Amino acid sequence: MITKYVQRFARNAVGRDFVVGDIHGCFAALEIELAAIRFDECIDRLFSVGDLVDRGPQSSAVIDWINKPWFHAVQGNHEDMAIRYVEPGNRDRDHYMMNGGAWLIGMQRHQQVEYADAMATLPYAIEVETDGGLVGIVHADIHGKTWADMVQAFACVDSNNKLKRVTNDVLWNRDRIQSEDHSGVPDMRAVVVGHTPLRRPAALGNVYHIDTGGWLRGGSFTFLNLETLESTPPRTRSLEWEAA
Ligand SMILES: [Mn+2]
Repeated sequence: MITKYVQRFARNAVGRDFVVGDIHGCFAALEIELAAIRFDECIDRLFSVGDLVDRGPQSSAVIDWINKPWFHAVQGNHEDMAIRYVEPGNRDRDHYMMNGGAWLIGMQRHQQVEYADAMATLPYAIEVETDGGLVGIVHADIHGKTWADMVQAFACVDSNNKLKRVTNDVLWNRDRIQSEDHSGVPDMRAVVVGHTPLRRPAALGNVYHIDTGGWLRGGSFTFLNLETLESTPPRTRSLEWEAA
């Protein structure tokens, strides 16, 4: 069952599909790297593991990017923080400021609402059909043991508390990478995540970690081709942690 929290895309029959790691407001650097892989806006699609905003210089371009017909992102924990910051009665100003939210905090109220509404349209999970099977995209990790568990949990969400229980894993969970768990996700061809900066992309079982901290050094993104599961730059066998 597909809910508004989970969005599915049919196979791209005409061009290539890529997933890019965390962007964090570095859209100008991203554009340069897209040109380097000869990204074709007419036929190719770019998926994103989320964390589009905060820390980098062009966070306010996020609405333009959400509106691009070839760009499809899931929410990351930074989108979630931004949306929560704009909710009435929020007292997390200092917390969001510390996490790079100055660009939004400095805006007028009606603009903040416009940005929060745009980010809230993003799903938490994306499924893409490929010749080799279904590939999933979430920001941090799945919720539960299988992708189907997570989709079912999203389908059963009828309160903010239930949603928070699922999104705590989807947006924040680092257990798999911290424990170097190679067990993978059994009911998917692959799952692609960001959230934890690495020097080089890596795979734990069929879970691909592609946040190579392009935003930390001003532009070195990983693009994972969804059909071949090869990436630019290529992945390494062992985890190389980024000193964030
Ligand atoms: Mn994150």
